[in-house]
Amino acid sequence: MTEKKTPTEATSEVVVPERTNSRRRFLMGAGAVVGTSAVAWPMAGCQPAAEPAATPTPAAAPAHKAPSSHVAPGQMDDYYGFWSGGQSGEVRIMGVPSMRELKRIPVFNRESATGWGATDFSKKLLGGRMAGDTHHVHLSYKDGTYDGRYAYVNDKLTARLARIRLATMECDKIVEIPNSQGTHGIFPQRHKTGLVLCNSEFRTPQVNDGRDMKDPSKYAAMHTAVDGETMEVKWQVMVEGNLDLCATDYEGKYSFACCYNSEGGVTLEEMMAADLDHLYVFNLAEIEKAVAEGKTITVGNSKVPVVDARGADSVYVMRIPVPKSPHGVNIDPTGKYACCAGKLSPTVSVVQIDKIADAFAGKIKPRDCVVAEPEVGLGPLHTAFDNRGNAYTSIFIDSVMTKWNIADAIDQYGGGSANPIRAKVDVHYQVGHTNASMSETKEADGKWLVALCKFSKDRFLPVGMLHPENDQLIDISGDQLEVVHDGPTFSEPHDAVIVRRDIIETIQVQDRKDERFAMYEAWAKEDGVELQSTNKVIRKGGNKVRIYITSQAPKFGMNEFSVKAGDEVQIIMSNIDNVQDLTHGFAMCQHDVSMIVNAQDTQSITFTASSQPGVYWYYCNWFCHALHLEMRGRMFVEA
Ligand code: CUK
Ligand code: CUA
Repeated sequence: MTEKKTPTEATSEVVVPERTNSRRRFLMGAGAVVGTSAVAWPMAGCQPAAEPAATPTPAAAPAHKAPSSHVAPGQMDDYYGFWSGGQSGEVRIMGVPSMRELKRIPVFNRESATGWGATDFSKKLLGGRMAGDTHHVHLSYKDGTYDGRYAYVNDKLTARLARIRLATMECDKIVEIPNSQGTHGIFPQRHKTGLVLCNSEFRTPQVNDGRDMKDPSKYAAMHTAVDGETMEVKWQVMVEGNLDLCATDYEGKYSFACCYNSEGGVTLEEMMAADLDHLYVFNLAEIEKAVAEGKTITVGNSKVPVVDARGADSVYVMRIPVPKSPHGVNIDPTGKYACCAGKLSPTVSVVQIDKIADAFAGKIKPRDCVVAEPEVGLGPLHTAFDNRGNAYTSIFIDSVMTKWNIADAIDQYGGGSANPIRAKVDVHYQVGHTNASMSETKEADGKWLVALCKFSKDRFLPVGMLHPENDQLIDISGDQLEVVHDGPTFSEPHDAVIVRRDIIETIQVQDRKDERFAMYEAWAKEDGVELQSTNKVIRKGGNKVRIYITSQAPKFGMNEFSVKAGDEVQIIMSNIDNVQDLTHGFAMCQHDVSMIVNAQDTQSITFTASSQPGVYWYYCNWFCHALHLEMRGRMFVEA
């Protein structure tokens, strides 16, 4: 028998740590450089196995009233949550505040359910790569708020940026970022659907062809601009420091990137050495001017123009010194402040954005743009906002969310007596990202906050060696922070945005406006057929066979067809049902073929027919009808 405590027993043993007192040791004077005393802390946080239940930060007592997040059966949520999917390579859609998972959108991953990674279109986008690591998902903007058209998501693993068309919630574009590894922070411009800025976190030799491998002083990183409409890479800025998280202002003037490795180190110790690193500010107008005037280079095989901004501050880039190995940078909903979380410093550095022009002009020092540096807790990572002038910073090492007031932080920094800290709440445990409802827009509404916790430890039934993570929902509508929901998640959403539901308008049957339809139409034209009415086998010469087939519940348009052993078979299937949610699939036994075809959609998939002659059943693998099981047919593979 294991000696498991009931939740009640666990709660009764709660010893609330004296957080306030322990934090005093790290208090710093305004503008002071943080010492190295905080350095040891994150290491403890990185080794959760070494800190077992001996020092738990247990849950608050369970509330017995219905939580404010309760969404009754049959009721719908007020918000769409777009969660990145981490190592799964996907994007997830959650309902907020219920925290119910509504959909998974495959992006950089192979997914059996939909055939993503196997269909012709997805293979074309993926180019043979079948793994990804999505960290940051952001939506396209107009006039400082979401326009409901696109979501963008990074792939850290292969330095790519993908776009999801929100009408269909499907990925429609993927672009690879040249001269980059570890594409991490991304952020779209907020005044219109303009550029999507992408940071390479890992510095590499430029050109990375075997030269300078052992000389990290020659490594550099890229801040890359992708056109959010065409998804073409427009330009890159080369800088010496690594670039972590990204943000844009509300006016289209600047983009921001945190640099935690100003040392240019390649080992942990080297990267942590300096007490000050940088918040980079990119001057977009000056960069675009340089690109237009051809003051650029190219790097390696890439044709993308590169502005070389390595070294000192220039008209292109300014480096604002901030303590220490900073991580997240977030812009408040008024557009006035950039908040850069210290990670190895217990502070958030607040940059007043309208001072930046003077710093670029040399009238003030870059550091003079910092107007507050409140102490928020050990290991601050990311900051979200409400519509009442408050900020909410996720504190990794302390496992808390800290609510603080921006105006009071500025007052305190200027020598005033205000205490900016408003409230703290324990979260469970080791919170990474946080975000609040509409927080990344000028329409922040201060209702809900999520804390995406990296470890759940004792919060859920154990399920083997890997525990779920824990996405906690916090009610921020009052003065205090109230944790109202635990949401276990599988590997490993990093970030999320919470979007008012009226902004998103999806289609219920395919409108055939996706880019991939041009591909199907071209094939149909070549073969002289109509996609949505043709059931026909067309031999293309050699061993290539194209098969047009329709589906309408509960039947395929073709009951059987014949191919030869080893043929390259392309199935082009059109679902001609015109009914919401009437999805069919096409699955071919023993051939690794499985794909979804939604109402009025067309999809195609190519495979090699077995070398073993015989009967192979194909069937509909998405439930569509009482006779769904009978919706099948035979492929005859002839010798
Ligand atoms: S993150 Cu990607 S490694 Cu804070 Cu957005 Cu953690
Ligand atoms: Cu068609 Cu199931």
